[in-house]
Amino acid sequence: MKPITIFKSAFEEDTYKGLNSYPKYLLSKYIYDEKGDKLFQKIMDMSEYYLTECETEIFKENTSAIADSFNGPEGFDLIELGAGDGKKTKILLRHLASKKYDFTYQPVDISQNVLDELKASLLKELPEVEVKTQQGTYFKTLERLSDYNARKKVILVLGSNIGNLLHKDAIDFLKNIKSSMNTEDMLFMGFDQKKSPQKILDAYNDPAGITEAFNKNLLNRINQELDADFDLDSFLHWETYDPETGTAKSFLVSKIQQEVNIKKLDFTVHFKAWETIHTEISQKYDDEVVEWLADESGLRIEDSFTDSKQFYKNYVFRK
Ligand code: AVI
Repeated sequence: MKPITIFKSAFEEDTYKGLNSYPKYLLSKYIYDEKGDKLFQKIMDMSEYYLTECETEIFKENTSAIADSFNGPEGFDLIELGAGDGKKTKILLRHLASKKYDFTYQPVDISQNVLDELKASLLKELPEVEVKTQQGTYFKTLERLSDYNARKKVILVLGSNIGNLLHKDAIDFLKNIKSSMNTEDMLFMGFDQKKSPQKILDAYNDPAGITEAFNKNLLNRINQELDADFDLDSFLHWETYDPETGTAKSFLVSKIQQEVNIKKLDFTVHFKAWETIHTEISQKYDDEVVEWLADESGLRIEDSFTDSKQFYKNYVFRK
């Protein structure tokens, strides 16, 4: 192992560690640069990626019930972790604004660019909504908000984003959110459900190759930012789903024996033919698992909303 001090960023260090491990891995959070963000937007619009449609249906069919559950005696602050383009949230915002609820919308993101775009689109489409963008990591921002926030907070985490975490990290994530909550606050979170394994595999392996490009953006980023020479065509995008554990896994598989040079790390990576890089998990859930996660993190499930096919569920958690 190289001494830690030589790494100039967490990306450098994590890339080195992951590609120096056996089996090799890379962290999915690094997929999301500007190109990765755009590819993810495209994924969300694909017919195979049923998650978007299901969560949209839940919002459309239950708008009033959801809006009512959000409201507090002095109004509320709607804090969304990882808002993206806010497409689904806008359904709720439109309703909340038309019914004149007393609320602010506070999208949280690490990227000021994402926040600026979202704010500009909201100003155009829903100028009556008071938007306070919060740039920073989720937890620093939640900590900051819980310090001064007097009225009810509703924390939104949509898109089954929690599914990209191993269960133990998901519990830490929930515990962290819980520590920023007061008794009247609530957490509204989406969990993609277990379903036909083929349906899940199709969502993560579209014939147009958008998910493949999204997965390979990890290699693309290493090429661009760390001056490496990954040949993207020599890697295969491969998806697996284990119906017992509910875990979908993405891999990049080297089709040939090859060496890749990462100049900025002064590191040559050797691949045997058919050697794998594990890149992402997308966990699928059922009520028992969500109840277990809630228990482990000291939260309780108060309510839930699902779509007509029961592919997806939004749960309401309280402290
Ligand atoms: C962001 N996250 C919930 C997506 C998912 O479904 O795991 C990322 C994704 N990966 C491949 N397709 C979409």
